[in-house]
Amino acid sequence: MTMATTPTQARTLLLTFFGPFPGVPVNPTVALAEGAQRLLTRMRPDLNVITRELPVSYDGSSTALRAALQEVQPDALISLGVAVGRDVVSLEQVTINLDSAGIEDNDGDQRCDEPIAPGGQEAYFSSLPVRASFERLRAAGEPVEISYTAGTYVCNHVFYEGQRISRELGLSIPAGFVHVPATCADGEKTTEDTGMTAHRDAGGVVRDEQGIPQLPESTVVRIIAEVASDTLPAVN
Ligand code: PCA
Repeated sequence: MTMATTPTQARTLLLTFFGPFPGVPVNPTVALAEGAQRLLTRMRPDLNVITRELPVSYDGSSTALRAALQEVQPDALISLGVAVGRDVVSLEQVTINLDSAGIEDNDGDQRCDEPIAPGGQEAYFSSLPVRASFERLRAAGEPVEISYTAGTYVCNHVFYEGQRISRELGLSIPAGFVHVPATCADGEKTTEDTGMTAHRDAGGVVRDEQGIPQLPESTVVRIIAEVASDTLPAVN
């Protein structure tokens, strides 16, 4: 029997993203996850980045996330979602045990003040190095913030379930959530309609006149890759 003899053990990052949902016909996290995976391949060849789409569904996302965690057995989990109306990348600090939104999920499920896990822990803090990444990225002039609400829609649900299910599976891994603003192609900030609607429950900020703020896709890709790199620092 031959043992693997790689000098440094490759570690695996599971990076999840979402597709469209009511008010968001094109979810920027599809391209961002792919972009971050590509950038990390160059930046951190010691990391193995696996991307997975999760359905924008309370129940469906839990099932898909559990399956992905079981299959991939990652060393870290970072989930991405869009919060239309925010103007910087939000490193989410806390998730609460609550599903409650004015919009339906993609399965037509509308929830009002329902626990994600009945009898479960009321909240979890992110186990990503939120403060350290925030300080470092802010000092480098990147558009980032620490956020203390991931909303009460499917993003918060996935953030909560990442914490709960990883523990249940005995995976003691850093796990957390990053909310991104609407994005634009580099150098092409548009003032026209992005076709997106901000939902407060989905972490969105509803503005009346100014339109929807956007960040260049490459900026957001870079921030996601840096957070991933801080989460799984290189070991020699
Ligand atoms: N944003 C939603 C769900 C999917 C997504 O990308 C949210 O913030 O809850």
